[in-house]
Amino acid sequence: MSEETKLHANEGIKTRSNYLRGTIADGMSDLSTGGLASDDLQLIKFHGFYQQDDRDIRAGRRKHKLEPAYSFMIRIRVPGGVATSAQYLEMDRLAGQYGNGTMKLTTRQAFQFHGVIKTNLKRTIKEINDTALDTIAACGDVNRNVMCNPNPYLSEIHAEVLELSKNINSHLTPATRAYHELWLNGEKVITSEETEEPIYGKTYLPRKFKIAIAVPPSNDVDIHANDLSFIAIADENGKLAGYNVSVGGGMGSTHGDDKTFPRLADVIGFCTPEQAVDVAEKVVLVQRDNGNRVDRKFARLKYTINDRSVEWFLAELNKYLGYDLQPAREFVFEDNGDRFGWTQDSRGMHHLNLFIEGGRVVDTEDYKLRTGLVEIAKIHDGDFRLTANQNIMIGNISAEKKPQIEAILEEYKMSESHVKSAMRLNQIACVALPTCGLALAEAERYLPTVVTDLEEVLEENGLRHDAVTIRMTGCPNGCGRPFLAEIAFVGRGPNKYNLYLGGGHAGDRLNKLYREALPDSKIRETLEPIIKDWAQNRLDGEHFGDFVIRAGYISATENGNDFHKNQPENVAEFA
Ligand code: SRM
Ligand code: SF4
Repeated sequence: MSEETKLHANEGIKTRSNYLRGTIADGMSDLSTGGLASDDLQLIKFHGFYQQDDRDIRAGRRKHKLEPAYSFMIRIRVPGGVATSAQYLEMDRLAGQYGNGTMKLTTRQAFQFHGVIKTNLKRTIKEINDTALDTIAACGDVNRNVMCNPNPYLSEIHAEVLELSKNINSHLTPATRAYHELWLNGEKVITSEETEEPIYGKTYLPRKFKIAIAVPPSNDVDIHANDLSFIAIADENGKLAGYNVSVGGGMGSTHGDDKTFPRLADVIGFCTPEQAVDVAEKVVLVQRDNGNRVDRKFARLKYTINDRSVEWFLAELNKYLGYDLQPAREFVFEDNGDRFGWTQDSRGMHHLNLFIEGGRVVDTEDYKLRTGLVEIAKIHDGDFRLTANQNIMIGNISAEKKPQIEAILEEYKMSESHVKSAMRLNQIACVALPTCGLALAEAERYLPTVVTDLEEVLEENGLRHDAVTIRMTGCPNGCGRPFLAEIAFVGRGPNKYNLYLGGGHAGDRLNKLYREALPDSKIRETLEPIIKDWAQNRLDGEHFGDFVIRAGYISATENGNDFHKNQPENVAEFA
């Protein structure tokens, strides 16, 4: 077998695609189907959208021999999660006009529309670009939306980390003209590999690549789930000294395949603010040249590093850089949640972090969240900041504007949005059913019910205000970063979840499987005695994730390789 034939099929698709063009243009003009050709389905991800079908009605359409109800999910990149009010209003309009009338605020500070049909795709992408946001590289084997902390305690650092996230974002955006040609009526120009993709080359990266910037003590961007992170380090005057660099984090795994695992990132050194973009580029290049292009299951940077070693990676990176990273500096993370409610920064500006359950912006009968946010955007001259926990912050509100915004919050019953149990405020649920083609079970539509059940237990035990991170995903790909939560449910099949316990409260320790394929009807009775025990026997301030380890319910996961080891003996009780 030649080297070429051993490569994963997607490598061939990328190579033949002429820098992400493929036959997308032809497919778009074929109105005999609502979908696109199968090779192009891999390429459209680089343009920021996925073909999906409504799984709630899939079986019915199959029975009537109808094509699946194809539509497209579009992901909009928002570097650092910061959008202007004008951009927010446009996102809302487009979600209503071309999407299903809701927006999903994602775990990577992006907007997502669901339900856009093929004939509306081009105009939707064009109109997104008219707002100075875009969709290119929102998905695909390239660097994705760069995250950063939306509301650091050291507020003057925010401008700098936001700037860095924008700079890295644009530096690592694919250079191909295909996006402009296909969606923005760009003219075809003859180009060479050097001008088409100077960083990526024609086969791009082996797999997706993710970057985040954290500002301690908050780890809200969950650096341990990212391929590369920059951890802002302040000097003794609170000014930015530079960044610790961490690499090799990731969540995705496959049920029943112990060779796959989530992995915590390793902190490998420190760089100056001026070096950060160069470091990002060179980390990407080391992965481009060494990542696994044969088996996509093992193609993320976490496996490249795990298969060789952290020391190997650092030495290689230093070679690509032409200088050495400095030794890492001290830092402490306290939590990975959001700071809800009003905060005021050192310049006197106000910020309001609102809780958005499941990240879904929607109007319901008794809660007109979507309309309320639009009314705020109409008068707000600051910004809207999406958080990595699927919430939204109304940022940079002046003292003069605050009363007007408070009046709108009152009118739309939003002022109390974050007056909830600390568990509810620390939840994340991925999209899952009905749109995600990979979901094995519900997540966004079901986690609120589980939390309501557990809130009763917390209330009875005086724990309403004790934060516990709780996350649910419809499958082990890990889009809600479940393996970093103190309690996590990962879809195993309809109404069945693997239950994981013992993640670090700051997202700094992986959890471990406690019960396999637990029926949803058993969730409360499984967790209730453990929560009671925590209430009665915890040490002062001890977090749930630490307690379950000390009390012997689960052993600690020290690194990705022991994620599958030392599970409780009765882990498979329900499997
Ligand atoms: Fe994800 C695939 C949704 C964050 C790991 N993810 C998908 C797809 C596109 C399903 C598919 O491939 O057909 C989901 C679309 C569902 C839908 O209907 O919208 C999807 N992922 C999401 C979002 C929207 C979840 C959410 O509810 O917020 C998040 C969008 C982020 C963004 O704006 O870019 C999202 N996905 C994540 C994260 C969390 C993060 O990055 O912080 C992870 C885990 C971190 C990581 O990458 O290791 C994640 N998604 C995956 C994976 C597994 C990757 C792996 O290395 O194994 C897949 C499947 C794949 O790539 O093959 C996946
Ligand atoms: Fe879909 Fe699985 Fe990601 Fe949830 S975790 S959005 S079910 S791929």
